[in-house]
Amino acid sequence: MATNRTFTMLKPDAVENGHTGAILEKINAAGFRIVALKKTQMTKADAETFYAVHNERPFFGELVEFMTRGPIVAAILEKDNAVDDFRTLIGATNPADAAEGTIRKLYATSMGENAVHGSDSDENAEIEGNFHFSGREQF
Ligand code: RTP
Ligand code: MG
Repeated sequence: MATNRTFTMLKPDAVENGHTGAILEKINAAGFRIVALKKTQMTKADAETFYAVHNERPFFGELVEFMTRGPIVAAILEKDNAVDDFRTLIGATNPADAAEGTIRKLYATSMGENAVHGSDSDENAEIEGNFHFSGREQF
């Protein structure tokens, strides 16, 4: 398996609820290396661009509102099989369907406010990481 990268955001619900440290510890324990890390807040334009793929979906307005309401923690992570292994670690989109021990099972509150983002492909991981971090911020 090749070493590759994924991109994550600890979403506003997780940060507001004080779960930043616990989630970063789970990510570390699962063997991901931190390539880039910061606390930031997305503007409406940022969220509309980041989630442009969902702009026709009924939940788009709610998603943009949620993702901009407070700070997030953004990170680029590296590991063998990073994209798929990270999505396994976070669990299903809806925490009610997420496996025991996954980050969403432990920390998400609802389908919309589900604590954490994980890229869905190597290509999107690169696009999303570069959206949040310059080349000089990636090590
Ligand atoms: P993510 O992109 O955040 O890692 O989540 P995902 O792949 O598991 O889910 P995706 O289909 O890409 O949806 C992106 C985010 O939109 C919100 N959502 N709300 N209310 C709803 O029906 C609904 N469906 C999706 C969630 O915050 C989801 O993570
Ligand atoms: Mg997604």
